Amino acid sequence: MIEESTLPALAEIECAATLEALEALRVGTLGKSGSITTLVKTLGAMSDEERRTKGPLIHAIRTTVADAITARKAALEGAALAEQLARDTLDLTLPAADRPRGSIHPVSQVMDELAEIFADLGFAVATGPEIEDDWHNFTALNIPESHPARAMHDTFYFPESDLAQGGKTGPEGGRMLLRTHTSPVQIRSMLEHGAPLRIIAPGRVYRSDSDATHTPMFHQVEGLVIDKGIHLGHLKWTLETFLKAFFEREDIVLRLRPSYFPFTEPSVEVDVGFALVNGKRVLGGSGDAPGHGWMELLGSGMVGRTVIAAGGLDPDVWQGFAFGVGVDRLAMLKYGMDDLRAFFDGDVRWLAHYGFSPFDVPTLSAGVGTAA
Ligand code: 2NL
Repeated sequence: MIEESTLPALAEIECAATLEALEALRVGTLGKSGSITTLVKTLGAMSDEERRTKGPLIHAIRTTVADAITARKAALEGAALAEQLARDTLDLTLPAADRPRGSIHPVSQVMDELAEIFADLGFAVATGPEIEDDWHNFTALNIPESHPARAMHDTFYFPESDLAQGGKTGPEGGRMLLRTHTSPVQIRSMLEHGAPLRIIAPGRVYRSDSDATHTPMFHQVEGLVIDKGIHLGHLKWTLETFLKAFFEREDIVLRLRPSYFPFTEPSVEVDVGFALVNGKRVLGGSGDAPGHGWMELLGSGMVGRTVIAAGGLDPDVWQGFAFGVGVDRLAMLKYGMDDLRAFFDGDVRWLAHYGFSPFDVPTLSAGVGTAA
């Protein structure tokens, strides 16, 4: 009985041609109603005597068949793998699939450059809310309610109805607005950290204005230094050092002109000399040279006494200078874009052209103080 049921199965297992055929044989022998399983089940009906003699034999048969199936399965799988390896070829010279890669927006790049340059000069980066209250954006900066500069700023105010609902009121009860400059960040920094203080405040600012050179949202960086004995010489040296590092040219020449801002006294407009090269303005050299001109670039001045006081400091003890400049404008001048609106279109072709590799930051050729 044993030979009849197992030997043919063993022979079949050993020459099974495919994994499917082998699986059919496994089901036929070791499966739920397979021949070997049936044989094992006969043990239950046997007398103790008979089981003692036949039991070991039946279990040996089951082990033999199970081992044969395992061995044959390994052999068939090995053969299949060997055949696949012989058939498949792997071309290691094929170029890898190109994965689209994003780029750093020129505004982000320039902000990083500014942070790096001013870090070398001991400035920290300060940030603050884009939704501001009237007091931090205007009043603290010596621009009271009736001041004409408020109209100049083309401010986006939140609706009066929001005031009535009690949800959009500043600490001083003023209207809420989208900040028109990053100056409120500096007021907040003075109030929070006191003096001495050296910060830049880069970020988004908002003015209701839109044409080829104005967008309702743009980027500004302001700088503020508060210390004892600060004077215009510090202002001029700082801006000159910054502009030389930013434009990566030692021949940047500044011209300071008297001006007016409500928050500084005296106020100084800073022009940079440029040359016309193939009809394009290239910064460098005195604007008074033949074929040259002056370009208005920054606004700055000594921080007004009332503004220092609004920052919680005693103007008899602390002096300071401040400046403001458009980041988008700096980016256009350094990297040669001519339409501001393209900055905010989100066109990936523009970004691929003007954007920066995330692996190239920082890209400045030299830090502050490095001789040309
Ligand atoms: C411009 C002019 C300027 C400031 C910004 C400032 C900030 C504080 C105190 C005093 Cl907290 N001043 N900022 C000063 C002068 C000019 O920006 O034309 N920006 C594009």
